Amino acid sequence: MKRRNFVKKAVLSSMVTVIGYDIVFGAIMPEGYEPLALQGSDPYKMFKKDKEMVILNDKPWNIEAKAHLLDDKITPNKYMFIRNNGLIPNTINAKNWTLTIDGESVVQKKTYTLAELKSKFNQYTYQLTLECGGNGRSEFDPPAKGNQWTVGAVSCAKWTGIRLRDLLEDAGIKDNAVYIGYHAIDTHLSMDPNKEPISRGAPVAKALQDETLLAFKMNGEDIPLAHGYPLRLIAGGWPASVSGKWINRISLRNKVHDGTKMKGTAYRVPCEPAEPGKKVSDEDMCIIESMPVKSLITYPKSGAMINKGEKLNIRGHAWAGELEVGKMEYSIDFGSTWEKCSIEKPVNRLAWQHFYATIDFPKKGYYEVWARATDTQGVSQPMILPGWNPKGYLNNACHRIAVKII
Ligand SMILES: Nc1nc2c(c(=O)[nH]1)N[C@H]1C(S)=C(S)[C@@H](COP(=O)(O)O)O[C@H]1N2
Ligand SMILES: [Mo]
Repeated sequence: MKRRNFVKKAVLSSMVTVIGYDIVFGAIMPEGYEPLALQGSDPYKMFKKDKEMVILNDKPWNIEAKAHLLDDKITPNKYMFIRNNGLIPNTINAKNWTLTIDGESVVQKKTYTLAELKSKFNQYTYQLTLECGGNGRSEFDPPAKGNQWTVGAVSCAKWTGIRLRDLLEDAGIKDNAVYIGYHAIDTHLSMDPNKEPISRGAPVAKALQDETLLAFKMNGEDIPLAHGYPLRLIAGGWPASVSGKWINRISLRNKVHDGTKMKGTAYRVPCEPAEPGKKVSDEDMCIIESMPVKSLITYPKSGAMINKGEKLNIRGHAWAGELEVGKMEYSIDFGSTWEKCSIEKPVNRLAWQHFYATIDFPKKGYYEVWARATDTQGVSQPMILPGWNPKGYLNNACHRIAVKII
């Protein structure tokens, strides 16, 4: 018979941290055993998500919306996607929470309490678009490994916090600063306390933008636990992996941050178009920065039936990373001809924009409505899948819905 192995000390101690209580007989717990307290209960209740949200993975938790659920101008929590690389911390002591600014390029390493952050610095509120770099991955061919996001890994909530710039300037930024890197308290899937699930960042120029926040509120309330309570970074318009949740340390780096998921194929794409399925050498991979132009029809739901003679009012959102969307169009003939939609200005920089159109269908039958956004530099969404990349990032192909005229 195989000898029964006991759980490793480091793993046990991280389980204790996550559960928040001493595991009394923990030392004799079998290796690989998962205490009930760490197993999920009903995720919809646990995360206060709508029943129509789709669970892609429970370890770690990854949950996405459907297009028609994202109809609100400001995304409420119940329709906001969840993307985790590791385990969500389940005991947070916000009273004792601190944030440390350190790194090679900080003038003076400083640690702040959450209360200090809230009282010492001005607070700002912005609506900011967060889209996972892998949103749309499910369409890639050859298939890309990872969560098979369809269209629902995007949100635009209202975030309140302090400017990262104000904080970095308070600690002092040396001239040689290049990048910031975040560190958070979530647990690596292996439970190894020495491993971080993710530790990404952004060039200093992005960190210093007005809209780059260290946020403590989402839609006017404490940030829900799954979305980064009590403190998260928000860098709108960039892959949402830059927006670290549960942040307790930000390092000012004198080089490109080299934390977990900054290298290899993680959040990097071939700098030049690559042949599908072909291996791209490391030096030919570039870190994803601003997200590409994209849009989503949020009304009606795909499959809508309309009576002949009735007009259909469609609506949705469009966004373009660091840029604005300048033009929005729709097609009902598979992209042969395009008609203009009206499009609103964003409420603030890096917030998605709303579009509308009224469509008159010529006769009974099956149609598809395709939507296409063009950014202010004249770059449009592709009608079919854009450039292949190993991890299936940046799919900004036109969104489409089916409509039947009866
Ligand atoms: N600490 C931490 N921050 C994180 C992640 C994570 O796993 N751990 N995932 C990142 C990724 S890949 C995305 S897409 C966004 C998702 O944010 P949300 O779950 O609030 O929608 O959080 C980012 N921040
Ligand atoms: Mo992501």
